[in-house]
Amino acid sequence: MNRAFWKEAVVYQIYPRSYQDSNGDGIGDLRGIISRLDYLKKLGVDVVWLSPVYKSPNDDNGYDISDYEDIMDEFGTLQDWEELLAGLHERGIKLMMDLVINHSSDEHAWFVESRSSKDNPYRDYYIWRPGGPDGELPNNWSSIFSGPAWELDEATGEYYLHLFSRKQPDLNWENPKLREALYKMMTFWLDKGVDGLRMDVINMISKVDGLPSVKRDDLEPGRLAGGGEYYMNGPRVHEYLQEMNREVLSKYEVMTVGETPGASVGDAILYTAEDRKELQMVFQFEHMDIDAGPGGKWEVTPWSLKGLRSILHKWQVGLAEQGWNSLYLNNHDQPRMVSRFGHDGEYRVQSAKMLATLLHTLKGTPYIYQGEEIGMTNVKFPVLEDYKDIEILNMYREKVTEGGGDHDTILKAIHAKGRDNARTPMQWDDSANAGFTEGTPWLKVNPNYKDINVEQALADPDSVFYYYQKLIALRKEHLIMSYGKYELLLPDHEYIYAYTRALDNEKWLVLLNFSDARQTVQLPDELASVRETIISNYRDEPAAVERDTLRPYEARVYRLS
Ligand code: TEU
Ligand code: CA
Repeated sequence: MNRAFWKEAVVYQIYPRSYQDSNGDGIGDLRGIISRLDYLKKLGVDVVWLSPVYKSPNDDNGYDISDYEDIMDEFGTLQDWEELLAGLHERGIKLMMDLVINHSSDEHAWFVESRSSKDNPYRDYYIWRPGGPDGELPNNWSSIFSGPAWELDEATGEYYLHLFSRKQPDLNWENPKLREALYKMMTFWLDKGVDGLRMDVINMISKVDGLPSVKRDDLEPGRLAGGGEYYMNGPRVHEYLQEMNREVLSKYEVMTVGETPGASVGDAILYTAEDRKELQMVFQFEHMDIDAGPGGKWEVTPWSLKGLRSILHKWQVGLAEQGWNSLYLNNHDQPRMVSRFGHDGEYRVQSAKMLATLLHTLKGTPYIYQGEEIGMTNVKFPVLEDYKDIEILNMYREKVTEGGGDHDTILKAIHAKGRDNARTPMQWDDSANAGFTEGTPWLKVNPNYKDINVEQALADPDSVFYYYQKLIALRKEHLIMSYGKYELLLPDHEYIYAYTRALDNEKWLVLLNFSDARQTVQLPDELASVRETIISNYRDEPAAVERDTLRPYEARVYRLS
């Protein structure tokens, strides 16, 4: 057992734009976060991951950075940020910053220079290619935010690559000068006392030489295709991360997590095995793709516990000896977990607690997304105009406005999968705009804030909040939660996820009912003796004889020995 802070920590993600507004402009800001630090302390989290707060024209809410060493005007100043860091540290909480270095904003000084002429010293900070003789694009890759991944720049007549929006040009990691500039910037923040880095799409920084077009028999000429196989987990990504580790990370005590869509267990081992000196853990996406169809995330497809469990199980087993798991069911890019994997009606509270039990009793580091700790749900805005996310708006334009698709079908898909589900303002109380702002919120508040809010949760001893508080506190008392060996039980049960954790002479049993009906479990005899209940999400303990029946969304954790 190789103990480390980051294996025992619980992380809480803040999406600053939606957390707390302090000055009535409808946009969350740093002073707003500062005013909520005691709330975070009460919850008990160890680390706050702050989504990007750097200068940005906000084409993608801060994931398009125009100055890496300054703070976005709407969020405050560098001085506010220093105060936030000090306030967190005073409370024993560490700060993890978001590092977006696959791309910058097109308004970053480097790109302004880069686009100005072909022989500008910054030209090679980005990825430029000429078009074909008949005005064809340099290749057939599509952007993750719809349309081609290439934009023609009039000044030099060449195209630049943007895997995300056209205001997010990809940086050219092949250029050692660019890498050096990024390492310098990372050092700037680490010297200020930043404790952790979450690295945005870090597995996309190395593209296959020659940027080949996707070749598929069914692809007519001129049609776009994903291209992920040419830029995810690319040829030099491990070399770059090892260099970054040598040049920067190894010089500090810093917690790291890489966001890696499309990474397999094998890839994750390469990123996170301790002797490779790259990252500590990654966010894998297989369980997030579980309800996508062959046509992608907007083709909403039913998921089953069997499918979800087999993915999570594979990752538990795959990273048991080498590497480390991150544990998450939602974040600022995903729908709310209680709406997606639980029940956001009658069993909202029970299912939020059941899912929390899963996240905190699997082996790995749990990440809580703001509002998850009070069981916030998805939102169903009735009209497209209520949505603000560039991914949603570009997709709608491509599929409906230009593609002639059906409005109702797409709106339904947005209700199920849209990123704005996670981005509606934090629900603090039942006053106007949920206590988020005294102005007009940049994105509408979820209308259920009168029932679901922090004030209500803090007043109710049975709330989701206190359940999270207890899970986090338990982790501080029981090393088995961080380090215990995971073993799956009942591998074929349709509705129950059951497993044990074991460390030294101690063994825990976790039983989770993923359905809205009673379910019966038959456990092996040697697991029938229960020493004590560690935590459960129904108030009354079932009588001993009833132990093999789980109520809707019931979660129980027992100590067996
Ligand atoms: O996301 C990367 C990513 O590929 C997806 O999660 C994507 O956002 C989308 O949801 C796929 O449907 C990261 C950030 O987390 C996201 O907020 C940014 O928009 C994106 O990178 C670009 O920086
Ligand atoms: Ca504000």
